[in-house]
Amino acid sequence: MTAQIFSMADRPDRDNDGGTGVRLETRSKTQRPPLYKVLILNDDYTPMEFVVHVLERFFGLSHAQAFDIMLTVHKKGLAVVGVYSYEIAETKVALVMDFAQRHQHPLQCTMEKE
Ligand code: TYC
Repeated sequence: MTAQIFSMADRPDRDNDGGTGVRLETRSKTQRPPLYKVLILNDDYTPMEFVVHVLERFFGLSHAQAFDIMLTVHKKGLAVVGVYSYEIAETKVALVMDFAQRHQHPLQCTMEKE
């Protein structure tokens, strides 16, 4: 193995700092914020029409989509109704819980990390 001699100008820039001492990242490490599923839970008392209304009002679903999801929750116990950033999911859960309470229905809405 022979040592290679370079002048400063020709020296390979192995640390990719262009000789400045400030290292430039070559591989980008873009972080995506974690997403959260918002879930609606079944219960025996909340009227079906109320759940359909909640899904239309707070989750932007069409009447047909809202009805399908409500039936899924009724039959299976729960369903994901949307996926959002932490802040949006938290706000949706709070709005739904407040709306249900104000109408004296026991409807439960929760969130969990995807
Ligand atoms: N199980 C309720 C009933 O029979 C309807 C219902 C559906 C309640 C979905 C909550 O998230 C729910 N009236």
